[in-house]
Amino acid sequence: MKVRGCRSIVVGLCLLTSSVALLKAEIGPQSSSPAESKEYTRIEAMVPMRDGVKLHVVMLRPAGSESGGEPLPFLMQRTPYGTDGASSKGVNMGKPELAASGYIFVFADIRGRYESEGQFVMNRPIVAHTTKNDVDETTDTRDTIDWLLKNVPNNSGKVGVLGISYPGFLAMSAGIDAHPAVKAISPQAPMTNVWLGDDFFHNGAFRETYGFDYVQQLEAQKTDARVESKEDTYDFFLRNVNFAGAAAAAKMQDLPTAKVFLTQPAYTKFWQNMAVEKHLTKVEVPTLEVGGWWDQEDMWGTQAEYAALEPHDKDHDVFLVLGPWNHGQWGRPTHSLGEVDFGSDTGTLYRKTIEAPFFEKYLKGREGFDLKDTASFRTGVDQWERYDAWPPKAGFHSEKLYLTKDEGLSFKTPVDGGVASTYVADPANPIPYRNRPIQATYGTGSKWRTWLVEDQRFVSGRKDLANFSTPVLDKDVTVTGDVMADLFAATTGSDADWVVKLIDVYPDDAPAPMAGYQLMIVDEIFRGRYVKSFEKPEALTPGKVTEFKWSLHGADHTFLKGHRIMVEVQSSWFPLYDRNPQTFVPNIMTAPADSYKAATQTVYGSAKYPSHLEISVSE
Ligand code: PG9
Repeated sequence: MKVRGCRSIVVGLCLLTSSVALLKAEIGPQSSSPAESKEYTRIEAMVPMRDGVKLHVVMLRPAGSESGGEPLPFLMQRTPYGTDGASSKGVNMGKPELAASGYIFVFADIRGRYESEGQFVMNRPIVAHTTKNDVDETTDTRDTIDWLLKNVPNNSGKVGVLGISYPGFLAMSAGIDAHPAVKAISPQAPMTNVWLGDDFFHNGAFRETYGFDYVQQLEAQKTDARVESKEDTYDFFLRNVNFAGAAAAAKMQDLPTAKVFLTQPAYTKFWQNMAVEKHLTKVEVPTLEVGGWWDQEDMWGTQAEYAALEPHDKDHDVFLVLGPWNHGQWGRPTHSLGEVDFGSDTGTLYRKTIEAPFFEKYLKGREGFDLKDTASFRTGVDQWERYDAWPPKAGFHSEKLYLTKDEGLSFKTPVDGGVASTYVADPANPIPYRNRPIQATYGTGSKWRTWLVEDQRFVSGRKDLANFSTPVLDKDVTVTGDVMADLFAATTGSDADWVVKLIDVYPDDAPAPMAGYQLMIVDEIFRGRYVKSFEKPEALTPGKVTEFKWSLHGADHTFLKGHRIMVEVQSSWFPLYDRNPQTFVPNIMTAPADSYKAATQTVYGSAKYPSHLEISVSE
């Protein structure tokens, strides 16, 4: 299954085929040649941490700046993905505005990865620092900064930290118990909670393909090894029944995180200790958070980090940017995602007007950063909006969009009704989450990065799901803020997954390729066994109507006049999410083949059981 992938930041080669590549590409050539290019000198060092472990850093600074001219601030990115390829060309093309201004760029291999010593720990939890050897990413960041300030000539004593995804999580760590020299951080698509909503589980549903691929990529060796699959992964995971079977087939069951997947599928202390939200209890440094509406990996992280920090933001130092992007797409010029064109280069605009001025302000004291709080790209009408907070309150009110009988969708409270829809979900024939064949996550030809914008017509005609739709809209409807699903449903089984997708249905006469297109705006899964507690799963009572409520995440989208709003409910999203056997078993990772049973799922839409979406709409 596995082939060795690229080892360094040789962007433009195989790394551009993975999302990890995007992270590396952040410091590599992505945009066209900048008008003004500065020559950067490359320096490498091994930096001692408090416990004696040495971490590898690569620095790039404007040629000649070590011995003269204005002292420069550091701009650091820590990463598990390697630093070898950091180059003068890379910073000039990857971050043209920042490179032209002049920073001492620092790229650091984290503990146990690539050229750094020590032991790698996936999403290393923040620990209490009671002895000299208590280390985590916050201490490694502080120790690195201490060393940089003392050993790198002609620095200004100020440090900014940024990164996307895993490096975004590391940038977030730089703002916790921050070194006094840290003056600005930009955690972009960081994961904050890999069990509740980021990479590995969503509301308890296991992200089987992602966990399978990523853990092998990172934990099987010190450098990245890309996982490939010759077989459609839909067939591979179905054939192997459960994650234990798939892990055994790949001989990965003893990798540290795979072991935890296999033995601790619930929200145990292990996962709770990894969550970052509880450490975000004060704003220590100005923070710019960035995320995409269609982030296929860490959709939860950006919005959760902002939500945790915002109540403590007395000095207005926390900023949020949400745009029409997948995981990290803003790091390069970008007009579109999959088939969906947003009409302008939103990535470059963001980097020029927000990211670069943010660091210029906080690291160099320059004018030009004018974001008050939130910049949000409103899809549908394709325009940037600015708000005083996210979600914005003024100009919006909450509404309920009810799932009604005969598969209708309405803003009117149901007065009667009963069953809104019913379908049979069969784990022997799970619903694919994207068009087949489904390649390995970052494998050759993979459509992983665009699956969230795939036209849902490839599944919406299936009998094993329910569609609810408004009539054609006679005016625009703008939905801005968090969308909550509140589902009253029953199953004939004793466990069930519920997936709810809010979809914009384009008119049949829309210009190609959008004619009749079904574009997911927000979506999320909930694993039924966790309805009472994420820590202690319980069987569902067959036939009992149960209320399931969960967030589908934020949106800022206008459903245009002439479109329809659709809500799709289904009970599998395979193989991104492992199959729910629909019979309660203590551990789904090892569920026996005969526990996988078809079940009839009933979605209610009555006055007593009013299934609906909670949304915030513009006035
Ligand atoms: N989404 C990746 C990741 C981050 C953290 C944990 C696991 C995976 C990443 O792109 O870095």
